[in-house]
Amino acid sequence: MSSKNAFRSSLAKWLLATGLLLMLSACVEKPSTLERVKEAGVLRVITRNSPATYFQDRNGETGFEYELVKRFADDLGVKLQIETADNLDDLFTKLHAPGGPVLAAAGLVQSDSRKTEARFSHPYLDVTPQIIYRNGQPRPARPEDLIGKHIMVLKGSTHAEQLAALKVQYPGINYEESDQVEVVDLLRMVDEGQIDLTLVDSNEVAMNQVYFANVRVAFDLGDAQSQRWVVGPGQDNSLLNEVNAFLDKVDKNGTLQRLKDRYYGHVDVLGYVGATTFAEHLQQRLPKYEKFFRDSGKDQQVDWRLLAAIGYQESMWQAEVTSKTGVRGLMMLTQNTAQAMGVSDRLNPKQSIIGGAKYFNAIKEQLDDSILEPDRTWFALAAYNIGTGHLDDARKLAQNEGLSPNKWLDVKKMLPRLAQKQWYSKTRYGYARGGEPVHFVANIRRYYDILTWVTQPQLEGSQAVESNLHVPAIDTSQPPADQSPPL
Ligand code: BLG
Repeated sequence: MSSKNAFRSSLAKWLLATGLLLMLSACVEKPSTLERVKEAGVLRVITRNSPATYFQDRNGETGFEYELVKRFADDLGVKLQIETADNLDDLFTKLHAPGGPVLAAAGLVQSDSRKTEARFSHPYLDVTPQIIYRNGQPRPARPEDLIGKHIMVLKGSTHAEQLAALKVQYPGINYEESDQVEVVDLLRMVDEGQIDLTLVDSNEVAMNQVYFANVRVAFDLGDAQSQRWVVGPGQDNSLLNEVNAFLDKVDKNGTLQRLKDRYYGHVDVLGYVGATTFAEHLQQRLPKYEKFFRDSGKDQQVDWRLLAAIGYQESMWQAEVTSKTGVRGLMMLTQNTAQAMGVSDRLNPKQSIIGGAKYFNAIKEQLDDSILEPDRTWFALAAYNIGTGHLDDARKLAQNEGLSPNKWLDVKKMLPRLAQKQWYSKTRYGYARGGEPVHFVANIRRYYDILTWVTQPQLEGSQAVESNLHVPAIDTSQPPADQSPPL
C-alpha cells in the first residue's frame, strides 16, 4: 500500500470511528427529567403542611395540592413521594438542590423575584391576597391604615414582596417576616392578638376561618393571582410540559373543578357566626357522642367523621330535638326510617346514631351503580335528606338539560327546581324543598373537612388542645377503622 493510500485508509477508519462515537454519544445522551422520573418510578414533590395544601389524617395523606398532584403521578404511572418544607426558603432551596424533589405543589404564585429562579406551570387556582385583622379592632380599609401596625407574613413569600413594594410608597409601614410559622400560625396570632395584621391568600382565609373565630378580612390587597406548580431552574422542559398538559386536561375534563368544589366550594357556608359556634360545639358537645360515632362508623364501614358531620347538620349534636315536621333526635330520623332501622327510641343518641349510620349505608346502596364516588357519597347525603324519589326526579331533570345525572355538580343545580311548579309538575314525585339538600350536602362537607383537619393525628396531641378546638374524648391512638369518601 502506498503511503498515500495508507493515509487515506487510516483517515477513513478515523472518520468511521468518530462517526460511531458521535452516534453512540447521541444514544447515551442524558435522560430528560421526565424520563428520569419514569425510570425511578417516583415523582418527588415538595409542598407545605397546611390545610389548604397537604396534611395527614387518619386515613393517610390529603389536601387540595396533594389530591391534584397525586392524580398527576397516577397519570405518569409513578408513585408519589411528598416532602414538606419548613418554610418557603427551604422549599425553594430543596427544589433547586440536585437530586432533590423535581416539582413544588404548594399554592405558590408567581413573582418577579421567583421568576428568575424557577419556572411556573399553567395556573390552576386564582386567589386574592387579603389583609387580616382581629374582630373588635378598627377595621383597616386602605394601605395607609397599615402604618404603625404589627404585621407579620411568611418569610420569602410573595406577600412579603407585596409589603416591601407598598413600603416604598408608605415608608411608615413596618412588617416582620418569619420563617418559623405557617399560615395557620399567622391567623392564630391575629386571632389571639399577638400580632395586629397579616396578609394571607383568600383560599387559606376561607378554609381556616372556622378555627379562628376572631379573624376578619380587612380588605383585598391587589388583584387576584394565580397559583401554579413550579419546577426547578436546572431542569429541561420535559416535566414542565407534561405538568402543563395535565393541568390543561384536568381543567377541561372537570376534575379540577370537582377538586375546587370539594375543598373550597363550600367554605363560605358557615359564615362568622356559624364558624364560631361550630368551634364551641366541637369542644362542648362532640365529646359526649364521639364514641357512638366512632363505633357506628366502625360497624357500618363509614368514616365516623362523616357521621358526626351529618349529626351536626341535623341537630348541632343535640339528642332531644324535634323538627317542625316531627322528625326527631340527633340524626333526625323520621318515624318510618326509625322503624325500618330498628330504632325504638329516636331521642336516645346512641340508637339515633346507629340508625342514621345504617340508613345512610342503605340508601347509598340503593343508588344507581352508575353513580361513582365521590359523587355517590354526596348523592347519598342528599337522599338522606330528601329521599331517593325526589333525588331521582332531579337526576332526570339534569338529563333533560343535557347535564350529567351522575355528577353532583350538575344535579345540585336541578334540585331547587323541585320547588317550582313549572318543573315539579312534570316530575314523578312532585314538589319538594329541593334547595334544602343542596345546603345540607354543602354544610356536611364543610363540617366533614373541619373534623378531618382537627382529628388528624399531629393536631390531636398539640395544636387542637392549645387552641381549645377539639379535645378528643377517647383514646385516638388506635389505627383507623374507617374509610374516607374519596374525592
Ligand atoms: C328525610 C328522611 C328520608 C325521607 C325524607 O326525609 O328526613 N331521612 C331520614 O329519616 C334520615 O327517609 O325520604 S323518603 O323516605 O324517601 O320520603 C323525605 O321525606 C331529615 C329528613 C327531613 C329533614 N331532616 C333528615 O335530613 C327535616 O327534618 N326537615 C324539616 C325541617 S323543618 O323543621 O321543617 O324546618
